[in-house]
Amino acid sequence: MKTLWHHCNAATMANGAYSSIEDAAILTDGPRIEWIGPRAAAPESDACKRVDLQGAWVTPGLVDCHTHLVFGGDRSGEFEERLQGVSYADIAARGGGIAGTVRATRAASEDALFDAARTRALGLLREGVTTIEVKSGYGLDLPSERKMLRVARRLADALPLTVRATCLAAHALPPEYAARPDDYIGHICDVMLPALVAEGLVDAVDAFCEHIAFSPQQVERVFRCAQELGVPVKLHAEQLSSLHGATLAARYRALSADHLEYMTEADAEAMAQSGTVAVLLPGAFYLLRETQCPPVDALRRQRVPIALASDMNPGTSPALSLRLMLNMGCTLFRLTPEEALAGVTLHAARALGLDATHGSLEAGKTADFVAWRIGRPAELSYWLGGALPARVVRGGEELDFAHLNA
Ligand code: DI6
Ligand code: FE
Repeated sequence: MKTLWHHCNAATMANGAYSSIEDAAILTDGPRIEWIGPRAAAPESDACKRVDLQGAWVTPGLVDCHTHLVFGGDRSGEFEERLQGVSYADIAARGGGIAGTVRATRAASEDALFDAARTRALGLLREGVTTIEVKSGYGLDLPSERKMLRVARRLADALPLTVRATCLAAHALPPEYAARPDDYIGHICDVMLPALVAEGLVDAVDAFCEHIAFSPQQVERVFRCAQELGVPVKLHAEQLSSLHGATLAARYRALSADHLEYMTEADAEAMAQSGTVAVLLPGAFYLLRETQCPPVDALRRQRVPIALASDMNPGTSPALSLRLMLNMGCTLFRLTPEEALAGVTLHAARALGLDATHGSLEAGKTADFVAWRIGRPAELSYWLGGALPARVVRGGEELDFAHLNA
């Protein structure tokens, strides 16, 4: 069934950058875009259903390319303590922080994790996010990592949402391996990744490269293993210090390197050469009251594609809104609203290896788009949170939120 969506303007992101068409129309054929262009040039056919978008601005469906959406419990108590001056490191040293979420996640049933994650994912969908990445990394043993990744797969079955599952077993050291990080890396490479990849649960492999997590040498062992298994990699890099994880990621042709506050120009050059996307995470920057901004000018100079994501996680970024990240990317990192919008569509899709099918409005791509009742695309970055009236189309079908209740 073909549908002509008309009476709209389109921020298409076609041809690799922000771009737009005023007075546009979009012809969809089932789940694909068949044609998009100025309304006056639209192919007319009587067999078409017509939908009047009432002057809305249409963007690609938003893509949240870095989330830790599946986890047990919450850390609002630690949030209160940190406001009283207790440091993240102190909390971690007494067994809180990531370790606390690992305990809660291991203890939770798969169904309980699924219910909580579904509610969070539905919130994203309501604000126009049609594709998300979900990381494991709060299980840190084979059964618990498997449980998290299965929840990620179930989300894609339960909601009209494209989900990419990333194995982040190398997120933190589990208590069973205290003071034995190399043994844990060996366990990831010899046991966990081969099993989880064989079970079809892994679309990408991630690691946390930081002095409080894993060294570049340890990360490289994980990357080599992923490469042998034929799975693309990405990396949490340069969040708290400069270890040149971004350059290491580029050497392994990583889809993305994420955080990047402490990256250097040389890291940016390496990323440009390998086509690795820079994923900036203003939610974690904000919550940690970080003052070192990622080097946006160096990324621009080197023409590294810049994505923005929520990093939704219970510790450093309990961010339930990707649209809020648009504002924070502009306000905190000085991105332009056009860069921010490209960062949650075009470049975010590329950070997930989905650039052939998602992230822009072009003939042949998946018909995932959002029709916003706004006067200018910059409003998406301008309003601070809240709900903007929007109609969400996924795979050529308009979503009916009344039938998608939490
Ligand atoms: N970087 C982060 O900001 C989160 N993980 C990571 O590698 C923090 C996760 C947490 O505190 O639970
Ligand atoms: Fe993260």
